[in-house]
Amino acid sequence: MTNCLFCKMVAGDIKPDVVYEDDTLMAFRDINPQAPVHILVIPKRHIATLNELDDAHLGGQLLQTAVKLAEQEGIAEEGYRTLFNCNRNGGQAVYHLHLHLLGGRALHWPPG
Ligand code: D5M
Repeated sequence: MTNCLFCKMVAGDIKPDVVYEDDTLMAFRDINPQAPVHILVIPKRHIATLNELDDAHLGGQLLQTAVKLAEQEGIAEEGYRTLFNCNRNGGQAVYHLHLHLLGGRALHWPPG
């Protein structure tokens, strides 16, 4: 998608701080981190929201990559959070599917 921020990252037009990449996925540090570790894991293919995710294998890949990154970042044992914001009430700002991986501090619950 030409007008999508994360598609521009996949295309190499915008260069985020990439921590992982393969043929299907890309993961990079959030520009506005809400915790000491805040990474976004995205599919390279444009999928606007979680509602449009029709590929269970891809969903699994996103989650497994988050777990691997949590281990790599040294937050797996203490704990972390993964989440998808979906649409307006979910607080989604960028309409290209992304999994947030947050950790490195005690996270509050419930969220605001
Ligand atoms: O989260 C969208 C997230 O995308 C938000 O946490 C900021 C992040 N973001 C926005 N622009 C960039 C760039 N250029 N690099 C890295 N991270 C970025 P949402 O779930 O849609 O609210």
